[in-house]
Amino acid sequence: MHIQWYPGHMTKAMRMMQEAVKQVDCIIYVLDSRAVYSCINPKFDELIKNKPVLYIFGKSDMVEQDDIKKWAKTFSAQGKNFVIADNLSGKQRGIIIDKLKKINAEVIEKYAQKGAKKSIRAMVVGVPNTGKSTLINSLCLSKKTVTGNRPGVTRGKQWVSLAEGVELLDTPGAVPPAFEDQTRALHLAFIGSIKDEIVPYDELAIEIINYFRQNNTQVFCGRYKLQNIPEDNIEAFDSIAQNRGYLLGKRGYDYERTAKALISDFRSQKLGKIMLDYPDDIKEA
Ligand SMILES: Nc1nc2c(ncn2[C@@H]2O[C@H](COP(=O)(O)OP(=O)(O)OP(=O)(O)O)[C@@H](O)[C@H]2O)c(=O)[nH]1
Ligand SMILES: [Mg+2]
Repeated sequence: MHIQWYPGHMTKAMRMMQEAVKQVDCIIYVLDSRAVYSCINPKFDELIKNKPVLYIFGKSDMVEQDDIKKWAKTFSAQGKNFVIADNLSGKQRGIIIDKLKKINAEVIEKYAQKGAKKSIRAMVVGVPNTGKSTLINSLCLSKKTVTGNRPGVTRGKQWVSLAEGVELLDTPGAVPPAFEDQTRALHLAFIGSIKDEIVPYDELAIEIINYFRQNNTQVFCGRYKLQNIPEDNIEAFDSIAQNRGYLLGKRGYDYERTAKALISDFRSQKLGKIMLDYPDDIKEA
């Protein structure tokens, strides 16, 4: 399977961000804690290179805290600013606003010396479905942006103001124009950052089975009451379908339903709190 997805709206979105970045003081770069490395888009890195950046390890409630701390350690060692957050709860609101002020301290101070108060403008970027709009809503304490559990919900730019003198720009999610490293593309597909229609669900389900052959095998076997994961994918599908009762009468097993259940079980954490990328996976370009 080769994953390639770069629809026209992303080209447009990147162009819009290239313009908008000139008007902002800093960047909030939202990463999904389940696939931090895969969420790094080199196109964003080019875009943001002259601005202070605050990374958000979003959806941190979906991974084990000890796992995400490994990324925190790596980012700390690289001198990067970050907050481990779950965008939905908004518990880290205060910390995020404080960090935004910290990374912009120089410009705030410059204005203060002239007796003026500087409003901080931040552009929020990230691959699709990482929780950018959800984060903005939790920071502004109201549902000002539209959110949804599929990629491509935000299509235009939208400014939102916080009482604390912070303005946030919501942007559409974008992936790199091409994936040289297909493992990263696959991880984005696992977490729902690639449009489902792009990756055939049966192939994605097989990749999920392959993943669990190598990792967290016991949780997988526990969920589907298997002794082990059969080496043969058809046999694996049959066993899972049998266990879940996804049958088509005399016509055998319902593979479509089985594949969709595997994807949905992965995304809804019925197969555990899985972190797909580890700092050791990073390959230098
Ligand atoms: N568990 C959990 N779910 C989250 C979190 N943040 C966002 N979500 C969910 O993730 C889905 C995507 O959220 P959005 O805020 O629409 O994501 P986005 O990055 O704006 O997506 P695009 O606009 O499509 O690029 C929604 O179903 C949110 O409820 C989080 O921290 N934890
Ligand atoms: Mg959005």
